[in-house]
Amino acid sequence: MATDAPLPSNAELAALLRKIGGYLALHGEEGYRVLAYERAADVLQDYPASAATLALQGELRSLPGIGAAMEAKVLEYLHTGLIHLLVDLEARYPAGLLELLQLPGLGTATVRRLWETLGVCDAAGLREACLAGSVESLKGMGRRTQERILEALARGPAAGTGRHLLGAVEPTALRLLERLAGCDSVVQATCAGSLRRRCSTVKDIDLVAGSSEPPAVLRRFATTADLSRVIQVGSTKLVAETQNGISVDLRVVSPEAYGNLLQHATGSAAHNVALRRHAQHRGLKLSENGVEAVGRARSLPFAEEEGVYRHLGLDLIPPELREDQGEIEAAAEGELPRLIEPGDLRGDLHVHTSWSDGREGIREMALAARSRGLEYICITDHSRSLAMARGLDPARLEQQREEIRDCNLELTDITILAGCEVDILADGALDLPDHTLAGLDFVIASIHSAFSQPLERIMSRLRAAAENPHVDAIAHPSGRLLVSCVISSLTVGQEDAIVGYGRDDPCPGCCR
Ligand code: DGT
Ligand code: CA
Repeated sequence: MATDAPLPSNAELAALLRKIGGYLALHGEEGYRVLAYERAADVLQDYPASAATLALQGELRSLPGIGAAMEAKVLEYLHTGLIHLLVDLEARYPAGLLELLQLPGLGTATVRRLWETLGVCDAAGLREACLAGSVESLKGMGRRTQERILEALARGPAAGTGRHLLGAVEPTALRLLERLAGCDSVVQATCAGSLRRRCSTVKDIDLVAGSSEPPAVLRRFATTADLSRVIQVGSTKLVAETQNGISVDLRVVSPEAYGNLLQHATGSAAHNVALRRHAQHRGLKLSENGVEAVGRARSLPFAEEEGVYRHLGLDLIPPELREDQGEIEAAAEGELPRLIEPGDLRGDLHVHTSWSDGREGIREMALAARSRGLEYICITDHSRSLAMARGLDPARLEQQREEIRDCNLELTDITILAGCEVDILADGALDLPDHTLAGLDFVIASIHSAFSQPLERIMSRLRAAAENPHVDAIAHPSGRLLVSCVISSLTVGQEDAIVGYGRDDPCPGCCR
């Protein structure tokens, strides 16, 4: 790579590792190796500063999930502009196959088979093959599968939802917020939008600040190294992109109108529309600049968000409730519910560890839980049929219980329970025998495969699991995918299933 070329962004590095993982999956590589690339890509993507700089400082391995092999790939790219393994894989497999892997639920085995038997190597080719009826003629595929593939093609790639998990974006957002709060003359600053409403997924990072000198703040913020490019800087607004490819929207106003801006930018749009309607009924006009009595020229600004709600005759509505689902009526009646706070949580009964597809060991998870004030956790790793996640069979589960016993003896102030997340198999049976489940403290049952079965079949699987006397809870009953990636379809083993984001189970409003 030329010495004066800008360093690649985290998103670019992550995309390279993801590509390698995708090709390796097509190549039939062991699941855990594929997963290692996907994890490393996630870690680089989510790292809030420049991962390339960290790598050049020889510190990349300080990040979780980045070992010598991943570090070597990143350094190879930084020094030479290419990664040999990727070049070899690209020479072997058409790039369009990765595009096919991103279609909701189209697994590696199916993609590979379509390529080898029908010569299908991209979305256009797959569509043609479906329309010609070639896919349904393949053994084990059938007309319904072909129809589902066409539906998936019409919906487009699962990864193209353009949204990010809240937890993945938050560290970056908090770091940017720190930079913003550190700019001279900034008196208030916070995250707004879906991030502040704590939606499961967010499209971008919305930031707002109060300052007597908005243009100076924007100019200063534009120089922060955590931004990979600044798209637009005006007198009150900046649009940029972070190192990990997330859009940033910053708005700065005078401190007197900060409450109005924060209220507006927190949204949701539906809440804002309903709030404006509520204001109109009271003869008031609400905007992002203030509240004015209809017919009056001057609007009344509020420095605090609470002032806006109080002026409209409402209790302050917690951001998490601002989705136009009855919260305005409840606030008018003084009947807003008390929300569950982190301090209300006493334990966590769904915990994965490095025994299956988690990143940390039992002890580390227990220590982390204790440091957050939890009294107990239950270790619930996957069961054996989830080979991709290195699921546990009865013998490994027994070994794990020994380690749990040892950790319980060593650690005080936290109790570690022994459990399992047992798979509900395609025929409704559980993946572990009853006598194994009977010996556990807490059993979660969940579906990770055969999502394309008819609704009634899936319901009867769930019902059978719920009726098993050893099952204490059903996890992710809707099976929706918040954000999808190549690996999500692999992890859940949907080799022949077409599972669509929001197909049978529309996301709640926050995910749109
Ligand atoms: P996102 O970005 O899709 O995860 O969700 P939000 O809610 O962060 O949406 P975004 O970033 O497009 O806009 C930030 C806020 O700006 C939004 O929550 C409320 C306000 N806003 C955006 N569009 C409208 C609109 O059409 N009407 C009103 N009243 N407010 C809007
Ligand atoms: Ca947003």
